[in-house]
Amino acid sequence: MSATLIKDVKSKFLDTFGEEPLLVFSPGRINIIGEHTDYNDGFVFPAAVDKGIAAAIQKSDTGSCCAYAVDKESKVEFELDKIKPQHEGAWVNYVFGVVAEIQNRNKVIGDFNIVFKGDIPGGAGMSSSAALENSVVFGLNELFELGLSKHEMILISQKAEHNYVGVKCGIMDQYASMFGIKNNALHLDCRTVESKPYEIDFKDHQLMLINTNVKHSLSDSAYNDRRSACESISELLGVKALRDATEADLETIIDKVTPANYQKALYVIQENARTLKAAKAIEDGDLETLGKLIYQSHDGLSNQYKVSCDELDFLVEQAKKNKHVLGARMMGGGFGGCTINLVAKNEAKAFAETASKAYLKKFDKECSVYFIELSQGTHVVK
Ligand code: GAF
Repeated sequence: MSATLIKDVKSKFLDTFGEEPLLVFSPGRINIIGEHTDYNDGFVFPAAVDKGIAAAIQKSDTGSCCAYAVDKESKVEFELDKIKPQHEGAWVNYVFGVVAEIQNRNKVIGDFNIVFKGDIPGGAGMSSSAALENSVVFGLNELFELGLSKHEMILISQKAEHNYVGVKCGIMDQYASMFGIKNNALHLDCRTVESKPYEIDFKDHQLMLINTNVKHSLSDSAYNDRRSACESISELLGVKALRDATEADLETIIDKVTPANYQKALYVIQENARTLKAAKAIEDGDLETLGKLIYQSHDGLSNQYKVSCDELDFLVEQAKKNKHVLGARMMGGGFGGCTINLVAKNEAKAFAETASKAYLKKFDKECSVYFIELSQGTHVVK
């Protein structure tokens, strides 16, 4: 967590509202493996990171509320009983969504002011949205003593995203951001919403992110389309979710689905199995196997689930050419954002440099490299 970020939101709050705020930090996340499995009731393997959203929040006695996004230099004033979704892409939808979902649960909040600022680049696929939602619900829970559990808070954040932002996301991002544990990744069962922490110490290897710095449009609608394709195939199979289906089950309905949707469902079933195997590989310290599973995950995301893009595929190809990279894949919803790479520690910088140069040459734009630390979930900063 960046101390400067916290200092910045605190001083902006003091300057703007003249009061001492409560300070909350809510992290973004990485995901080792298990992509697009969460809304299929499957398994994922995320971890909270040291980048995220810092929020300063306090009660207001002016008769209205104010949300201030420092990064966007944008302030929105609103009244609690007049909240409704704003146009697509409006950042304040994250705040309004959380407020509305708290109210839907008959919890009473009063007027408040909030200032926030983040250090996760937008569109990086590191869940700045979940971090923002969690910071708002966590801050309001503290401020108005709502008595919400962490599980209730992440469901509120998820519903905010569904109903106000319009992305029918699973629970992975909100969970990882809220429940993160320092130096651990969480092997999360998205059906029970319970996780087992795995201490991540890859000895002479490490995880490294490379951000394509692109986010292709239509990614939200493509995300929702995939979710509904998975749901309709589950219905055809007579199961609650694809988590309950096997490859053999899927074959029984091969004539009833399009080849494209067949491949998507197959990907989900296979990715779920890979995520379980990855947990075993981490337990055994078998990084070769983990790396292979990560490469297979990318292959499935690109060729079967069709959520990759040229920039992501190119970075994974760069990784494959380098024998010091054991695995690489796109991370998050797709259509841009980061690749996650499992790379030898003493070769990581050299790989980052080679890949960055090749990327610049190919796409005439820069990519960005992040060395991340696995960190604690959403918390109050004293
Ligand atoms: C996005 C969503 F928000 C998550 O719920 C998850 O589905 C992910 O894409 C893909 O694994 O981050």
